[in-house]
Amino acid sequence: MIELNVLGQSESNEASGCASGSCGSTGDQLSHLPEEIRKKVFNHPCYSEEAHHHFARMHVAVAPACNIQCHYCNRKYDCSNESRPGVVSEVLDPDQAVKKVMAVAAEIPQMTVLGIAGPGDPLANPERTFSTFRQLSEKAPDIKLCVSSNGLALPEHVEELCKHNIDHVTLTINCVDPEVGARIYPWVFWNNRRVKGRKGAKILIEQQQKGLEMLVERGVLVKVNSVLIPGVNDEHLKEVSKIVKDKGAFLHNVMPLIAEAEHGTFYGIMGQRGPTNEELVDLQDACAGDMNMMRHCRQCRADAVGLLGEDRGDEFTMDKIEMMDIDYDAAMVKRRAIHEAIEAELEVKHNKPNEALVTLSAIRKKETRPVLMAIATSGGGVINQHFGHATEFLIYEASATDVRFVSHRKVELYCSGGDTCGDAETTLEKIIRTLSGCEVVLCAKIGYEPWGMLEEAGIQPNGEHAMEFIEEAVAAVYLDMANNGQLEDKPVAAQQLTA
Ligand code: CLF
Ligand code: SF4
Repeated sequence: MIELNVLGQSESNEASGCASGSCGSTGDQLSHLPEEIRKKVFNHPCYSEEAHHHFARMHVAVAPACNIQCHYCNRKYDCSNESRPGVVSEVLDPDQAVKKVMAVAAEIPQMTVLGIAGPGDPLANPERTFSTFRQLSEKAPDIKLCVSSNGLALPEHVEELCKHNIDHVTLTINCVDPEVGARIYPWVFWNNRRVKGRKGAKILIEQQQKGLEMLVERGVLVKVNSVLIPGVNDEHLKEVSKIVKDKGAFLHNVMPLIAEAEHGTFYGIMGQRGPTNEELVDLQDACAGDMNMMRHCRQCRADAVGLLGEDRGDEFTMDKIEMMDIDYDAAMVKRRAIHEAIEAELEVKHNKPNEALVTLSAIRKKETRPVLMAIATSGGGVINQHFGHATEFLIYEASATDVRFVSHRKVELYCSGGDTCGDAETTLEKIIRTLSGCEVVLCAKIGYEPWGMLEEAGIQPNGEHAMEFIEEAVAAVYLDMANNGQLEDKPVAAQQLTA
């Protein structure tokens, strides 16, 4: 019999090497991995779901040029293969980038990973990208180096990537069929000329697959990103997932297309829609049979700084960095101490009995329906955020046998400080719409007004589990619902998943 663990993946899936954190248990999500891989991912916030509660990443925007055109990209903005479209990053030269990384390492000791993800394609800017990596591998060897690419120039740079100990490479693969590719990529720049349509897509696909094989052969952990474009590659992504898994990719991250007319992209102007939350989760679930899925991606910007989901980039503009007076030796000692403290805390958690599963085992009737719960957290894996301070909610699904992380949903800030909450009513209505499908909101605190409106909408606010571990609190609330007979009814009719 296949047993489900607390994050909802089967043990057989675990055995296949999942580290996404969408599998694994609250015990130790990575315990099934070989020690050498575990060391590579345990503090990488993208490669381990658990790590993203504790460790931060940063990007430096050193790579402005690109060698292909994607229909979801407007060159004015960052590379949408790894970023939300519609944001523009300050482009840095490699020396500025190194200075910035050192400053962030000192100020945010939880930062463990430096990624280069744009604003164009890092491997279409090899001198700038590798100069940054070269300097950092000397000056800050405790920082993991990470890169994201469309893959066109990947095969020619694999050796150089390995030389710099870059153990994490993200490759955006939206298709393995040139017919599908021709609907996504109008052209690629290859051998000094533009190659259009199907021919161009075929070259890109061949380069991506070759690059993937070369990286896997050399033991590099490859994460594949795919942009889900309804009606273009939605069904096709299941095949993509299977092929990249067979070739040894470590993780698959299916991201939603974001196409707004104001971004000026081809898809935006043509009215190509993005997927609904439900379509995204369904496809991730369908691919999960074949592949380890990442579900906690935040589509960060090319100069993002901080925990996934938070953006502290404004604190680290070059003018502010020039003014900082940092004692780097003291900062490095503090970094080590903080990393050790987080690791010790996780060790304790992993060695404890799995409290969430213990709680769920008290549910006598096992055919209860699953329930979605929205969590306000600012990190640490605990419920520690005021409802009014949340800019996103983590969505967990509880059932009689497991608790699993499903996705996150971004919201506008409800309470922007001061005595009043301004036009909070409209903002609150939008938040409630974003949380549709959820039956409970768990937060550290919540005001009377949002409490009442959430209840009216059929979403039960709950502040009783402040500072508790998320999975344990979700399991406890689910048990209460079971004991109160709330799981025999259908969910509130109004709560349909929406985009
Ligand atoms: Fe950056 Fe990407 Fe490395 Fe992470 S992001 S280069 S693997 S360090 Fe992470 Fe951000 Fe999603 Fe990217 S959440 S967009 S997957
Ligand atoms: Fe834009 Fe990135 Fe595509 Fe290049 S690879 S066209 S920067 S989305």
